[in-house]
Amino acid sequence: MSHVSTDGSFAPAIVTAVFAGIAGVVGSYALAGYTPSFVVAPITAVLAQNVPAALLTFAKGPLTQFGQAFGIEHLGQQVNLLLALAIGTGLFACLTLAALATGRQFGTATLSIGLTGVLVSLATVIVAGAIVPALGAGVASALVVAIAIATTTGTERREGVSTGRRSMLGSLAGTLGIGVLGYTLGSNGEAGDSAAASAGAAGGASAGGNASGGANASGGGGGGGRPSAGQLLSKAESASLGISGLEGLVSGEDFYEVDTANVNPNVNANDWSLSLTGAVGNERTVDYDQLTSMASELRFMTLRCVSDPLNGDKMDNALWEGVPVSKLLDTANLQGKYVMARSVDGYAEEFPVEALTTGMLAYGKDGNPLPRKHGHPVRLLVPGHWGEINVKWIDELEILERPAKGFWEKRGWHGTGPANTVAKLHATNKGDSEITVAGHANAGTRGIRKVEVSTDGGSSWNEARLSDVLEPNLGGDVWQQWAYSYEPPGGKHEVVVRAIDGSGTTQPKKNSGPYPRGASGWVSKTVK
Ligand SMILES: Nc1nc2c(c(=O)[nH]1)N[C@H]1C(S)=C(S)[C@@H](COP(=O)(O)O)O[C@H]1N2
Ligand SMILES: [Mo]
Repeated sequence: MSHVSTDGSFAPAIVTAVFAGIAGVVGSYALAGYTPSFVVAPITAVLAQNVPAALLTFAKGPLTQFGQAFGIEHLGQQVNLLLALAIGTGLFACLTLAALATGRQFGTATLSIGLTGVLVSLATVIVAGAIVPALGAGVASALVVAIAIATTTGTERREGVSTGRRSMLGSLAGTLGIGVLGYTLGSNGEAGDSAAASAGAAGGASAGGNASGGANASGGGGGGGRPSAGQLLSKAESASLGISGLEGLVSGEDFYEVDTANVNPNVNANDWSLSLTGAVGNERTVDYDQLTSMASELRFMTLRCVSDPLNGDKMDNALWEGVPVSKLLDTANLQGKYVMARSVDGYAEEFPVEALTTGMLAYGKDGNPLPRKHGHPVRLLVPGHWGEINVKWIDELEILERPAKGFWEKRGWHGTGPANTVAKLHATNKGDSEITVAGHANAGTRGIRKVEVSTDGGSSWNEARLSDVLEPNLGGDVWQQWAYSYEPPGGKHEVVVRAIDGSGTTQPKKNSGPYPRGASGWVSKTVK
């Protein structure tokens, strides 16, 4: 009798354990927020690296495409997160069950409560490596066990176990309470966190003495020299064709985001450094102060994900501030032709080291410190190439003698090379007498020579007007807006758009989806 609950089933203990598990996860969230010390974060990272590509290729895989068909942006990532939450809860629940069983063995409830707290805390420290959120997890789980026991009838309590039906209600109420409190705490804490991170970056940047242009978007020219970020951003604003319903030339807050990990790294600028390793004569490491005190550059650069559908939204532009990578490589005595760029989140991409000649280590975006979601404090930017090699939260450049495969290439993608030419059609504005169609075009470092529009399904072509080139320098990679106005032929007609790159090559007509080499083809739209 003493090893089985009074109503003859073990179920209530399991229910209590599951509730304690949920509470533990929430308790960890309460004190960690959505950061890597949240117990679930390392689990999502392990899943992202190990779950078979066919099942979950998070940002770009079939599951995500399936989700997008139903308007869910990141289904792959959401499934990953749910799985990780379930694993975290399951882990805590098992530990709680063990604690309950031990308490029962010795006939003392206090032991169950204490042991739950200790086991859950310990497990969290081991998984997530941070002590305070681990204590939060332990206390929350132990609290649920305590409530379950307190709400049990006297006889049951004497047996040192949480067994009755009332205890289930008790632990449910406790978990709900902890849930609401923990979620609120965790969400607020996170906001505080990223504010602190940005403040740290801003401090670091000004300490560098050279980055003031980036940190001060509103500032004027500051007398002579190069234009400030603020001046460049207003130049971009006036260069925009100003078509209603069409994104401007700088994406700002709307800049797309693609991550393999569910929880973005939260790297403090003061703790950041980048190491140059592998096949080099001189290995070296730079920290944030050293990087930001080098002469910096302000450059517009467009990024596009290889997973971007032909007329999709994963192509955006920003004004970046940073240091040319060549400053680091010039004195390194490179002895290999390839490079593996690695990030603190375990993400790594390999490509020919030559691509770094025009690359940049960026720590500013649109006149502000680089936001956490875009790689704070420092990311790599490689003009002309697909987005995936623009490694965020970068911490190592390893020079290789032989080619190797990066994260996405191990999963079948070919996304390290030059990006495809594309002309998107994102606005169709019907006026009184004419229709204006417009969009953005990009051809990487090849540049756009012209964009052509057909309003008769491709039989005849007309040249669209283009916005001014924002980055005329050699190796510039910045999109342009195109627009074309015409008198509607009356009735339904097919608008087709195609771009011709700087070398005179028209983008291929043949339509293909993003996997594995990026979408290609001419965008077309039926207009009534
Ligand atoms: N560390 C890290 N860097 C990364 C990624 C990532 O998941 N982790 N995603 C890459 C991909 S696939 C793209 S398209 C770009 C997107 O950059 P953004 O999120 O700043 O738009 O970042 C690249 N850099
Ligand atoms: Mo990407």
